[in-house]
Amino acid sequence: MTNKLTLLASVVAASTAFMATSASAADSTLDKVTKQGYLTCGVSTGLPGFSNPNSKGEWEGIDVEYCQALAAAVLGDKTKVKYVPLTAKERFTALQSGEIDVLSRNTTWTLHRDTALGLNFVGVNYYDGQGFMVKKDLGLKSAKELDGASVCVQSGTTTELNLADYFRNNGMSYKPVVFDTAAQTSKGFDAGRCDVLTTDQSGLYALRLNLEDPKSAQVLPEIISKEPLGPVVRQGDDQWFNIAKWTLNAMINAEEYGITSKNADEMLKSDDPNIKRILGVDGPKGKGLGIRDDWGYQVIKQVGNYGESFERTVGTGSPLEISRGVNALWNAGGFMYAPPIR
Ligand SMILES: N[C@@H](CCC(=O)N[C@@H](CS)C(=O)NCC(=O)O)C(=O)O
Repeated sequence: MTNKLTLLASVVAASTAFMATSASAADSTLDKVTKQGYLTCGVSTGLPGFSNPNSKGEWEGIDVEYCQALAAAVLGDKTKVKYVPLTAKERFTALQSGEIDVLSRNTTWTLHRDTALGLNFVGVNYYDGQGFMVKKDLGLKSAKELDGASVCVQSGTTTELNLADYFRNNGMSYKPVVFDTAAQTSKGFDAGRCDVLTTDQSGLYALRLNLEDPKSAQVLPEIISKEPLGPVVRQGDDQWFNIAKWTLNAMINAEEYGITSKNADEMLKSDDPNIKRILGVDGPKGKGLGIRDDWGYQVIKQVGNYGESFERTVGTGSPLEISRGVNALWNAGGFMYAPPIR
């Protein structure tokens, strides 16, 4: 009986996955978005700096700005975005089923997600790594001192998996205290449900802001994983995948060539062939992507280049005050490198 049930469950799961793939191959996301006049962007339920509603209920953050850039590229209007808040557990199903057109929600690029889940990672908009936060009064200096600790962690994340690996590799035990949202996880930590909270390091800085007394918590020095975060689309729609990829590439290239939201109009008159191509004055323009010729100009004029977006949302111009670090451009000591627009 159990075997039959398991078999049935896997047949249902396999056919659902098949239906999701074949449906998306048939309908072009670009057509759908153009007809609707807006795109649907999956975000988190609230994580400062990445995707978070402000006091007016407007979504803000580096992942939100990516969706605005995609809307500017495709529709010429960065405001044409419908945001769908998703927990970590809900996010991939929402994308597979077509409920959202793009997932832009501090999501780590992994082999499993990029293949078995039927998804395509667009690129990396934030290089992160997992860390630990503890109450200062515990007097800890290193994560290696955490043997036997209770750990607040969010379900459906790479965080949960890395946590298990790290403690096992270091011969330590721990007690997981699992929550479904970032708000619940940080509240659990605040209320003393656990000794330590673990998530992507950027998330630690974000969640620390929401603690009753942010100064009572400290981030430990260890980074235990690689968490390349980026937007995700469905497999089976190469055109949409390309548009999503080149929107991010345009933002990174614009920073490299000094094009900003403020000087974009002036830059239209530049003699530099690189700048001309990024802004669609010259070069392949929108032809290969199947969108407007001025898509790059719209992205940069309306949203800005990668550096502007970073500073405003998670960087020194934001409450998180994260330095560029490895997220600096390749020619400034970081990893951010976009293929050329030509
Ligand atoms: N990058 C990791 C973790 C992503 C994640 O969901 N982190 C939590 C903790 S910071 C979060 O963003 N929560 C926001 C929410 O629940 O909506 C992953 O892709 O699995």
